[in-house]
Amino acid sequence: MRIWKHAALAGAALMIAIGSAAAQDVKIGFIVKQPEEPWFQDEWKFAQQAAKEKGFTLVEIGAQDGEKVQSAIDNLGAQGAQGFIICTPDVKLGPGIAAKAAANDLKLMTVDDRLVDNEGKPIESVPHMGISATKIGETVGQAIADEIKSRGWDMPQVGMIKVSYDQLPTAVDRVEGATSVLQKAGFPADHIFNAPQAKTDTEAALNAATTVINAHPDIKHWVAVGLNDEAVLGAVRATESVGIPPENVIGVGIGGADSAINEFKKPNPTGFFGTVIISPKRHGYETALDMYDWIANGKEPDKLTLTSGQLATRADYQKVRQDLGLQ
Ligand code: FCA
Repeated sequence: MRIWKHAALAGAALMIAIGSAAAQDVKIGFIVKQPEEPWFQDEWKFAQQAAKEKGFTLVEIGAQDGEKVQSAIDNLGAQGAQGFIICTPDVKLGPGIAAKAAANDLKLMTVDDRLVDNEGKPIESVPHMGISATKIGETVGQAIADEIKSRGWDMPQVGMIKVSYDQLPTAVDRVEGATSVLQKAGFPADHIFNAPQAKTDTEAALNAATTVINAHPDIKHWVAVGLNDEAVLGAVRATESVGIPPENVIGVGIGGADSAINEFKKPNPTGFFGTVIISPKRHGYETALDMYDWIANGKEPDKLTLTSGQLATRADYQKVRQDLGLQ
């Protein structure tokens, strides 16, 4: 009996030893398009948490253009990595990324932005985790519609800065979701002003929004939508730069990372009214874990996972973050 017990224990110890030796050999890349953006820093943070828990190595790489993506993948291959997760700077790089991954014998998963093929259709064979873009956009639209009402604005007189980035399907879906709800609530179609941004950051959004505002000096009340907090913050900064007071502006972003939280922490309210908080933990921790399971245990990740979001405003963001387990 005792002998059996010892043997079983030794066996278990051996299994653990084998398991951890394998984990030590696992190397996973996590490539993001905008390493300076708080959302992506949070994704990395949570991916590292998974690496620490399981004992594998996670290599963080920022790749802002196609060339950097190519060399990042080759580098990972040369380093002996077995797979990577990527939020690509351009979804049209899809076929090239898939080919490079295969050439380097690397497993491939995408996060946030889904790769498209030469016809612009999603590459469904690559496992992907993204946000439920339309639904989250609709939450943005509803929040703005409610706030227009509570401020007692005359809906037909309000203008919308629609910060757009049409080369990215998730951006289109988010913004369309927001505008469709607002239009159903009575927002005038001819007051939706497109502000195409050249890049998905605050500066590009500010430039795009400034053009729109300058073209419509007659509009008193503004709302702003965009694909993320940075886009909406750019629009809000543009309203500030021409002296529009914050009580005349309702911007609702998507993200909920430091870009938004720092705005809520300012002593006085700004035109950045709210954000739909999405989950960097799911996108960072879960994708890293999925990739690890795929490499170490041969368990293929789900082909498509869409995560949800939760509206938070300056008034309730601390509670919402608490409820979501974020602080
Ligand atoms: C895209 C955006 C990011 C973030 C992510 C979930 O990649 O550019 O800001 O919103 O989707």
